[in-house]
Amino acid sequence: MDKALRVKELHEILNKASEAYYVYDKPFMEDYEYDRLMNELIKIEEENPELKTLDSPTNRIGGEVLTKFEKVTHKVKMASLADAFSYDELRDFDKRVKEVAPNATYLCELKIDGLSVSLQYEDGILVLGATRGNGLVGENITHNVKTIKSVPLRLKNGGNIEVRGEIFMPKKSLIALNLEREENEEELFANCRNAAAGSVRQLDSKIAAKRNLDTFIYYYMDDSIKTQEEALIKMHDMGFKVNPLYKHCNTIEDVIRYIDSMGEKRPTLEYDIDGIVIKVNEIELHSLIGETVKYPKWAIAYKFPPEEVVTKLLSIDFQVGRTGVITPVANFKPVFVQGSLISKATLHNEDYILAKDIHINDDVIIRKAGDVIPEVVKPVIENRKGDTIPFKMIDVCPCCGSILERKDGEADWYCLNPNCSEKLINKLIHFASKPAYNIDSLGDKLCEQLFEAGFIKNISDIFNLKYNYSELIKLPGLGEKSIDHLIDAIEESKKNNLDQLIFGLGIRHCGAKVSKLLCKKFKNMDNLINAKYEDIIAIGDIGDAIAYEFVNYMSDPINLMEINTLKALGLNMEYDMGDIKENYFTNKKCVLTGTLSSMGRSDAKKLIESFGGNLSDSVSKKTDILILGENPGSKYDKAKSLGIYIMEEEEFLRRIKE
Ligand code: 0OW
Repeated sequence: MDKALRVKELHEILNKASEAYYVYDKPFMEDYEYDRLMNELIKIEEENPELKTLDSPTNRIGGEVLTKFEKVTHKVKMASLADAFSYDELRDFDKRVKEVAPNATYLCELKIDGLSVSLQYEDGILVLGATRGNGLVGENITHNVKTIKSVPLRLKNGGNIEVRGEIFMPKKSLIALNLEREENEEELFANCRNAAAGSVRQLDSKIAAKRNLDTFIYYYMDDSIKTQEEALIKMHDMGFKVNPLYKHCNTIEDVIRYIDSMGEKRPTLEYDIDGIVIKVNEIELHSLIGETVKYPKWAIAYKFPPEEVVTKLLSIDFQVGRTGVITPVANFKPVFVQGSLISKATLHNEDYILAKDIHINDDVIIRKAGDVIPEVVKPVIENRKGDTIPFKMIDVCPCCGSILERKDGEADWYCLNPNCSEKLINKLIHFASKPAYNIDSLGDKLCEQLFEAGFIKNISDIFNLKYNYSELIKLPGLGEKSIDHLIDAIEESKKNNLDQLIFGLGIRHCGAKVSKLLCKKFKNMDNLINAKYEDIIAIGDIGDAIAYEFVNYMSDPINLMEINTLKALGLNMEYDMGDIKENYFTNKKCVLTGTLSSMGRSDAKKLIESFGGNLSDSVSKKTDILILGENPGSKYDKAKSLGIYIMEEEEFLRRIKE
């Protein structure tokens, strides 16, 4: 048969089969048959490359590898949604809508917890997939979007259109992916959303193709469409995957009843939702109701309270942190909470456990606070059958046996033994970690292995590894290539900016942000070593606890010796201010109150920091400028009482442009 004709035939069959299975969930072809036809098409394309087209089903397998992501400017801004956390907030939303559009009705959709995507088609062919980004500019992820089987590569009826929706990872796929990552000693994804975002950000589409990503499309506009419900039906008919659990509601009370029913259904869904999106159904009312700088006023997202589940607390372990702090960790029967399989959670400290009266063998309520960190809310006391064991804090270090100490007025117990191996290992892990000195390939496991084998004990030993090459090669699991790569990475890391070294040293209370502030102020290691308490405390956002710890650390001869060794080993000891542009805001401590009409808080923060200033949350006598937005809060009064300069938004924008 004519190859071109066969290719056309295979496209038809494979696209139909893919749509039936992944979009309409009504498969008609066995997997082996689909794979056989796909392999036939792959073979023809390999033998006749001119027959491979943009919309070929072989795109599903991936293969394109980018070197970077191109930026894409959206023709129409990809809006985000205002949040409502209670039913009364929904009633307020309804009142605001009805003031302008008394006949409005609502269309409710599940709020899929993934990441937004824009899909553009020309003559029915998928030509662009882009992330939302900041709403105006996103990233071109077309090569990965083509591997998502529910995304049509070609529309049955052609057309130049754009649709928008959510890319998500089904719960089952997250479990499988994390199991595989655990075996490869890779970092696990905390939830479905992170996993989806991490997958579409792969430069190699072969990786994305294996991640079982999926979509629900929810936005399409053309003049013929009068309601959001019609839009969903039309998108479904065009071959897009539309979530079927939407509902048209005439009143806000109907909406609330729908939300209650979906809240019940939520744990049984195969994908994560973090709320319900409520939109005015009548499209022509949208422009009437209008929008703010950031959100449409004709839609709102109701966010579910954190999902709580019950499981059994099996045991409590104790971890020794790099500062020696002892952290109790609960181990419980694995349980699914909002998209993640969870089997442990921190119990913070002894007081936390005693205050909640948590026993071993208790049934405990677990939830994900802030949607990511697992939290033990409380024990289910009424389920106790006399077989629970009250908690008792350990009094010696689980690693080195030293007597634990607790400072007056502090909640934490500490191991103060400077040679406690658990502490030393965690110090090394922290130093090499991404946010700190970011030494590629020196992960947790390798740090432990090198420590146990006696190659490294202190930070400076890392930079002497290259002299132990012949010994390193004998370590199990470390081939010549990986050792070469490790040593190159270590050498490369010496160029890191000074703030990464300060953060990597693991000085108590000195996180990444504080380290940056200190380096901005003191510029190099010598100045930092000689910094006085009062000079440090004068920096905005640095309190006395940090200043005390920093000065204390720099006056310890052992620490100074280590720093001098690092200096001798050639680590960069200067702070590169980067491309901070000097201007009115340089070194100014600013506070913002109210909302700016021209930008959000985070954009204002980024702008001020790009000029070497900082934007903090609280007004104090160290504040230089109070930037005044709409509906200012109490910070305005406090700033006036302290005689702090009040800057209107108009002047702020002018200064930024200067
Ligand atoms: N996550 C969702 C969802 C949805 C858009 C279009 C008009 C305003 C927002 O399921 N079902 N419908 C919309 O409607 N947005 C959604 O997600 C938004 C996109 C950006 C931030 C939210 O995740």
